[in-house]
Amino acid sequence: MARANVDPGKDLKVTKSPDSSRRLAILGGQPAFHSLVHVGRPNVGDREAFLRRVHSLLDSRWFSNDGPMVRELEEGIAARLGVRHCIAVCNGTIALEIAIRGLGMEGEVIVPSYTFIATAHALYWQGITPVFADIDPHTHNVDPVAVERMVTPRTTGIIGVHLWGRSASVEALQEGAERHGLALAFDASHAFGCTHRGKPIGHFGRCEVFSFHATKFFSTFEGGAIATNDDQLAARLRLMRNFGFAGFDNVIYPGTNGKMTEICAAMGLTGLESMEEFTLANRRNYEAYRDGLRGLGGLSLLRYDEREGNNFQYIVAEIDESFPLTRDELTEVMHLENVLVRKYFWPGCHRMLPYRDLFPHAGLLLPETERVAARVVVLPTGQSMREEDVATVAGVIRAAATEARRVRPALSARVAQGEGGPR
Ligand code: T4K
Repeated sequence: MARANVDPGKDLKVTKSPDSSRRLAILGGQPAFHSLVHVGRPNVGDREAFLRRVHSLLDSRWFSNDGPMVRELEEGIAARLGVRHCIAVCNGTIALEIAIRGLGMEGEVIVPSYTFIATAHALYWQGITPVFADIDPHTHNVDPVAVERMVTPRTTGIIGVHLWGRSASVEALQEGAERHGLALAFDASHAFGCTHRGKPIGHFGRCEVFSFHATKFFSTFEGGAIATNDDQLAARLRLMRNFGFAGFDNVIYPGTNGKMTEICAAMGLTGLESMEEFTLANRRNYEAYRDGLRGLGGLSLLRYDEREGNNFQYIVAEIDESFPLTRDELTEVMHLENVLVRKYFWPGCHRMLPYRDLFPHAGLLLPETERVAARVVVLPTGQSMREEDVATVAGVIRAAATEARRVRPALSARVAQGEGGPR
């Protein structure tokens, strides 16, 4: 079955095929959507407000290097989170690298393997060995007991990840870090706008790192930030972000170029004004998925704790053995419907290079990571998805389960013709 002929750049709004009670594409029908439906389609705030800011920065001829919009964004984020410092950075990965260096991490640092590769790479890139600890299969977050097992005399730090925006076991990690004298930081890339025990994420560990990449709930095109309540650390991070400059011709610290540009800050300032709108759209979609997939055996949707602040950015479905198709089969069926569901964060960092070569047996210590990574599929949400689009996606998943007996041979036939496998 050939994929519909679409231009990925043109699908700003999801467009549904006219015949919604049609056959599945894998069984010869038309794809459910004419255009590609992505996980991670960016949210866009008030265009006019953004464009006004763009005109203003063009007029001012101040494009980068700690400009007024970056400062305003930092103040806006710090106020929203209630933290003493927000340091805006050009992306989440460089923000992680700067934070890691600013905290003096070296040797070995314990991280989950079930995360985006940047968490591990930010360490490895600086000559630090990421040591992978297993996750709690219920929360998908790193298990503090597993972290404890990985501590060696070379360990200098722990980086927890608030995966899917749901907070890691902050207190247990903090307690372990203090007992072993380790620096604790959090990769909060998914967790802007989320809380832990009612307190905004941004307050925990020595510092927390956000990603504002286009695919994130709140975006600055590319971007990120470090939040901290530690004055000295903040001063060091600011220096490191700008080559260590402390004034004209005066370098007082080793540094890199991690500066956020003014146009990125303009997008961020505009997005800050629309955060509630973004959350509402995500929440509406999350509820629509829950309704649309309720009672479907073998599929469970990851829940957000209603007592906490959530951005609902990740619609995470777990496919277990009782679902009539495997996770990979379902993924292929969905891709043929032009719904580009994602297998985040399969297969786990430990199974990617260079870590696969460095630790060929790491999987033995990461059984829950391997199990969860093989079961998860992330579904599209965000402003560009309407409630009816969510209903269509859920309907396709239900149809795939109902038609599994016919779907399986059709998938095998694709493999035989050399067409098989999701994108
Ligand atoms: N730590 C964690 C836990 C993270 O999740 C991330 C990033 C980081 C650290 C690092 O932060 P950054 O340095 O990126 O700020 C995407 C994002 O690129 C990445 O930022 C994100 N995590 C990760 C979860 O998702 P890929 O490899 O899946 O990207 P890609 O190109 O496949 O895009 C995802 C989907 O989004 C595609 O179907 C297309 C769609 N898309 C993408 C862009 C850029 C759009 O519709 N519009 C767009 O502008 O990593």
